[in-house]
Amino acid sequence: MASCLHNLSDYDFQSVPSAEGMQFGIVVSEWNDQVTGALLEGAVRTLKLHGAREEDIQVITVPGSFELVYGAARLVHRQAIDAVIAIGCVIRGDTPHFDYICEGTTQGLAALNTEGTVPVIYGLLTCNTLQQALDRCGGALGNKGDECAVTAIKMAAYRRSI
Ligand code: DLZ
Repeated sequence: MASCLHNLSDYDFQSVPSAEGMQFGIVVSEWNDQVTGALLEGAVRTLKLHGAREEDIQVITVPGSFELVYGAARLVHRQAIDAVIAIGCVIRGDTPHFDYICEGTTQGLAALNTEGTVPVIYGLLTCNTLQQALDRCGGALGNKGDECAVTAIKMAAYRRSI
């Protein structure tokens, strides 16, 4: 589980199905956009690396991570989407606000998966410091956007297979 033991951009390329013809939705939060922008870049780059076309990747923006649930819900119900990636970054502050946002967002995204319509991939960084976030959006520990893209392709292929 500890991501300090695992580079988020390391994966077995051959184990990833082709993303050619697949359609993806990405909802990305504006809060901490230095981080979420880099996560988005990683996700799009990796989807394309595996064959997804630029025009088959629909990106929408929401103000904060808490709104990712609404954005993801909208994408889930768009026609022809094979998988949705939710990208956000919450950084702990002085109050318990962090816990409420993380919990609400996580529960909301999990509930969408329980619905079983389209898989929703969890690209929410929940960090104690900005440095931890920077390490995970293309820094020392790779880019969680890459990991989300690989997971989205695998889940989209799985969904098509059942
Ligand atoms: C309010 C807030 C705070 C304090 N911190 C973050 C954060 O670190 N990351 C993030 O994505 N959003 C944050 N927000 C905004 C909330 O997610 C949400 O947009 C507002 O509470 C309005 O619903």
